[in-house]
Amino acid sequence: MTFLSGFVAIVGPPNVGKSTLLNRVLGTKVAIISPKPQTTRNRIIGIYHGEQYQIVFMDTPGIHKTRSLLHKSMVTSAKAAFKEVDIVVVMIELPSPDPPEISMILANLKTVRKPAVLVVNKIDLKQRKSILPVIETYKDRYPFKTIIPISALRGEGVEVLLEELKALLKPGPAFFPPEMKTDQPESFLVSEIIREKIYLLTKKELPYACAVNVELMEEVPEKNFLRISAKIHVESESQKKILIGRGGRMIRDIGQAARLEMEKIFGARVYLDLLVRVEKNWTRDAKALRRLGY
Ligand SMILES: Nc1nc2c(ncn2[C@@H]2O[C@H](COP(=O)(O)OP(=O)(O)OP(=O)(O)O)[C@@H](O)[C@H]2O)c(=O)[nH]1
Ligand SMILES: [Mg+2]
Repeated sequence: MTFLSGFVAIVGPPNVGKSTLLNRVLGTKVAIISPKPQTTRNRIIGIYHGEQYQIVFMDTPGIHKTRSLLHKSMVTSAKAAFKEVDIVVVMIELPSPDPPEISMILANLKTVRKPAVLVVNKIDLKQRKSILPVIETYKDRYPFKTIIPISALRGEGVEVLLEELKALLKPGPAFFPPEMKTDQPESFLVSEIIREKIYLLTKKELPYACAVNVELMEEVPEKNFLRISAKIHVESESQKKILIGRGGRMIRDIGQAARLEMEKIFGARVYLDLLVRVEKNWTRDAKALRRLGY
């Protein structure tokens, strides 16, 4: 049997469940998730190892109208994914199946003319009968290979999606060894977990003003102990005050939630040190963005 492989981008508007799907497919967390839009900021690779095939998924930031330079960099990296992959998975969500961003997304798809699959996510939130009209509308908008309703949260339809993607793969090598699920360093996941807890615990604009940088990650093997220290960059003194919270409560809660998750992932005790630093208007400063990994 010939080995099959290919690169698949997961693209779509913000908050539709792209990262949830990637984690569900891999059975492990490589991308962070939150109920707030614009959670994912970088492209994230996740490798699925099938029987005689390999799919390299690329989770991307949600495509949206941009405000700051940070958003511009996010959308640029999402749009670049169209060109770099073999197959495009366009994801929308059943509760709002015709988002304003979709025309921009389909326009990008039309310029690359690649095989694409439309995934309608969050079918657990609406009645079954609302799926059919959505499929009907999208049929005429792009020659999708297939349209698949799923619930990334519950796992429904995910097997079907994998089978459909497998059918679109071409003969090719295994790009990554079998034990590898992502190409990101552990320090990236650590910084993302901290960012996720900020998204979950803080309000309004604050999560969007935060960037996390892991400065130290050190194992103390004889004690099965991991020492991590990270800096959270915010844009202003007032944001710093809110992030630290009264008596340091907010930053403690963020640190605690992040630490508990890291301990589960690494199977070791974690000592996590968080520092908040003001980096004036970093979301609008090209140099600062690069320094912070965007
Ligand atoms: N009910 C339901 N919720 C879902 C499903 N998939 C994802 N969600 C929720 O939708 C929200 C957004 O999920 P994400 O995976 O972060 O979405 P995303 O598309 O990666 O978002 P961005 O990175 O911001 O573009 C989270 O609260 C998820 O729990 C689903 O199948 N059903
Ligand atoms: Mg995401």
